Parts: sequence; structure tokens; C-alpha cells
Amino acid sequence: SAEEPPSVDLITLTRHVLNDQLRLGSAATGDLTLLLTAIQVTSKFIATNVRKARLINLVGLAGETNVQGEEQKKLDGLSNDIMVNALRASGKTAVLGKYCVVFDPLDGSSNIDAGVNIGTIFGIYRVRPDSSGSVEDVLRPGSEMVAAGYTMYGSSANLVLSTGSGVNGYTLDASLGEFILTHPNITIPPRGKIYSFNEGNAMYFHPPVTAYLKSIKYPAAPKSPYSARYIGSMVADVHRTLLYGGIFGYPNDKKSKNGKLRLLYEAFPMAFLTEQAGGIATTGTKRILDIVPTNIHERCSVFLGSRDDVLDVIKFYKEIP
Ligand code: AFP
Repeated sequence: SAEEPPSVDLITLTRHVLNDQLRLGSAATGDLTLLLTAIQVTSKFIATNVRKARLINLVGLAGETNVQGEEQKKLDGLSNDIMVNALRASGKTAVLGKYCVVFDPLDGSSNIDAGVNIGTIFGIYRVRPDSSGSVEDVLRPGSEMVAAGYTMYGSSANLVLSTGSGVNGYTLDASLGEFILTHPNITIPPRGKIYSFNEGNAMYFHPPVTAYLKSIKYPAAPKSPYSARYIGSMVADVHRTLLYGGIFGYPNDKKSKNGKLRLLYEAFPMAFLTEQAGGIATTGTKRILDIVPTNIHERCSVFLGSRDDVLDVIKFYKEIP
């Protein structure tokens, strides 16, 4: 009730991660905690700028015409610079101490104008023992990531993180400037009722995908058809999938031969989180986290979400050539 006193034992992201590290004993030097602190600061900064950009979009900047497009585009680059500076390197990967980070600073940016949720996606590798940090350190399977997560910029900023022992969700308390643990131990329901695909690509889909979608839209009685939800912003679509269950898919098709989503900084981190939450992430024929990348910008086919839903897709791939 409104009479209830505020909690006096807030679990912040830093506290939570530090506890995790302490549990690991002497192997933990606190470097990962430091790195995650940098990512948190970055997320707060981007969250503020996303909010500002939306305001500017609504009211315009004093003395400027044609603010809209310009400001939106800048936000994309700005987020990249914020992230890069915070992580001290360039492009989509950065080396910090004994860790390498792959990231998409502002994923779903085509949605900014409409005020739809967007996000930052990141994955973290430990540099190989013999390396001083190079691109080779991130051309490794996603299963070798030590941590992965995203921050979603919506009505609040939500940071969802896994350091390899489950998934936790934190919400930015703007007055404290801290991410507070609000969604401990996120687990995906084993089966959901929602499918999330861009069906505008249906005419290009391969037969197993077409057959799978038909099976959930026209199920045999007494089953009910699935609901469609597609935001077009991977962070938001995956966030909903982690919390409510169901399936998110962006398959390769006759037009996009390798799919659309980027393996390193979209598919891997989301696959890592999905598996840590008890779900499955596959290309249809192969576990995503087992793929060995050959290029940092390569793409891959993606199906992820509730265990039973993704197993259904895999079955269609096995049965239909
Ligand atoms: P943008 O950053 O260009 O908006 O792309 C976002 C994205 O990479 C990912 O966040 C979405 O899941 C996917 O693309 C949506 O793609 P479609 O617009 O083809 O549905």
C-alpha cells in the first residue's frame, strides 16, 4: 500500500555482480565487474539521450528546422561513440583488460521516430591467454562468451544480464541513477502462445518455416492459434519472449540468404540469454551458440524462445527438406 516504507535493502546491479564474482573465489579479479560498470554507465547515458531525442523530436530544437531526421540519425552515431569511448576502442568490438566486448549500441534504431523501444546489445569474451586483444578473440563460438545482455530503452531502462549462471533483470531507478534488481532469475515458460516473425517476408520463406507457421496459425482442435506480436526491434521482441514465452524468429529465406540478424552482436548475446533462461536458440538446424564466426559482421538465421516451441521448429526442419 501507499503506507509501506521504501525498501532499505536495494540490490543494485553492481552489488549483485560483485557477489557473483566473490562466489567464484580467487579466479575473480573484479575486472568483469569493472567492465559491467562501464556498460551500465553507457546504458544510462544512452537512455538519457534517447529520451532527449524523443523530446526534441516532439517539440523541435529552438532555432532549428528539420530537426527530426537529423537528430535521429545522430543518436545512432552518438550511442556508438558513447559506447566506444566507454569501452576504449572502435567499431563493434572493444578490448578492455582481459575482456573483449561485441556490441550493437542502438539496435532497432529505425524505430526511434515512432517512440518504439530500442536497445543496446552486448556480449563479452575473455581474451585468449596468448592474446593481447584482437579480432580473433571474438571470432569464437557464442558458447565461449562469459557474459551477455542488453539494455532496453522504453518507459524505463531495463538491463538484462547473464554472467553464465541464470538471467537477471534490472530496472534503472532514475532518481538513484542505479540499476535495481527487479526481475531475479528470469526463466522462459516451456511453451508460449505468441509468435514473433516478420511475416511480410512470407513469400520468401523456406518450406519448413511456412509449414511451422501454418501449424501454429491453423492448429488441430482443441488447440488454439498463437497470437502474433512483432515490434521489429530485437531487444523488445526478445525481452517479451523471455518474460512471456513463445517464439521469436528471423529465418534466412530466398531473399536474405543468410538471414538478417548479426551473429556476433545480435544472435549470440540473445541466444546466450535464452539458453540461460531455459529456452533454446537455433538456426533451425544448428545450435546458434555453436557457430564459429568467420567475420565480425556475419549474419545468421534465428529462432529462439520457449523450449517446446523451438523444438517444434526444429522438427519441421528435420521433416521438410
Ligand atoms: P534496425 O536497427 O535497422 O531498425 O534493425 C533492427 C533489427 O536488426 C532487429 O532489431 C530487428 O529484430 C530486425 O532488424 C527487424 O528487421 P525487419 O525490419 O526486417 O523486420
